[in-house]
Amino acid sequence: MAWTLYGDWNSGATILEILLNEAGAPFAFRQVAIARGRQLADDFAAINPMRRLPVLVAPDGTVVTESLACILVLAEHLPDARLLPPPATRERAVALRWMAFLAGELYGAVGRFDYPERYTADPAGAPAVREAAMAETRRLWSLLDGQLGPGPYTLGETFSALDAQILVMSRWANGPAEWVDTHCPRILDVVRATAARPAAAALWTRNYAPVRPARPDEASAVAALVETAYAPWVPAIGQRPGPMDDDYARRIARGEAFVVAEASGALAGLVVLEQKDGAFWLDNVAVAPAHAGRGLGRRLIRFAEAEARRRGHDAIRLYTHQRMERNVALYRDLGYIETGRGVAQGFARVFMEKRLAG
Ligand SMILES: N[C@@H](CCC(=O)N[C@@H](CS)C(=O)NCC(=O)O)C(=O)O
Repeated sequence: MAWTLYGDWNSGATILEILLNEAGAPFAFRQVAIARGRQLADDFAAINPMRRLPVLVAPDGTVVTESLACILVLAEHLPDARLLPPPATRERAVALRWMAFLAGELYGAVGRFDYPERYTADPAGAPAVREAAMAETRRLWSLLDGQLGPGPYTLGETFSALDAQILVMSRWANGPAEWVDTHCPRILDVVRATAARPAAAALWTRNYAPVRPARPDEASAVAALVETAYAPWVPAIGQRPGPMDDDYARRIARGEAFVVAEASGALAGLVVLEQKDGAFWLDNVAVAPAHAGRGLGRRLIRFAEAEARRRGHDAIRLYTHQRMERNVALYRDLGYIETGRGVAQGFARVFMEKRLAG
């Protein structure tokens, strides 16, 4: 029997994914989509009455909640992975101290930032709760940064579960990552060293690697990524989807192609954005098969929406093929409304739009 992990992409469960990978322990990941409030549903409350992630189920069926408990249980069950220093050592005490600090103090501030309305009886007070939570996360990261000895890991030369916790928690929006990276040099060392570990590399790429403009020398890599990402659709729609025959050198030259790359440089994802007829279009999202189904596509779509807002648009448009029903369902789920259907340039298209809040 393997481990089961209930979580969402870029949630506290990501810490446990890294640790399970470190140990080479097989596990089943069950996504509980926070964006859709799935953690609040009654069927999930039957698993964790706190209605929060992560939840770890041990091979013997024992249910563990609370991220710190999950980390400790993994460290005990998977001793060969040396996720923590040996018991009764100075290093172990240091690791436990800061792991409890992050799971208690920092996670608490994250909850107040993400859900300020839960922490005030006055609805008008929510923004102030949020602002105070942001200030508190920054104070906590600075404090921890000032306490760490020489790196690259938190405990020096040796990786520990604390590093995985720091990597993941320092990337959360209320960190925010950019603030931590510019104010907390030791935290940044830990993040860099941990992200480079094979156990974390793919998760790093999917959840956190920057979305950046594609470079001119990446045109053929972009075309190859699109080819592999869209190939499974060819039999379903009976023709090559439009993006498979786009001119990516031209897209890149026009600044319309953005990518996420692995540390090796291999492309993991692509989003093509276009301003035309006074509107902002999400032209194409492609994810490499090795990274598919783990939240990268949604992250690229969120990037497109943020980019539309940044460029002063209050809506974003797209079209997809009518037979790409899974994509239509995904866009609906993300708040896109169907605005029409029709045949254009030989493709049976569904047109969709999402209004963007200011
Ligand atoms: N004390 C808990 C906090 C868990 C927590 O807040 N998890 C977040 C995800 S990273 C969550 O489930 N948020 C959704 C919610 O609170 O509704 C732990 O350490 O595991």
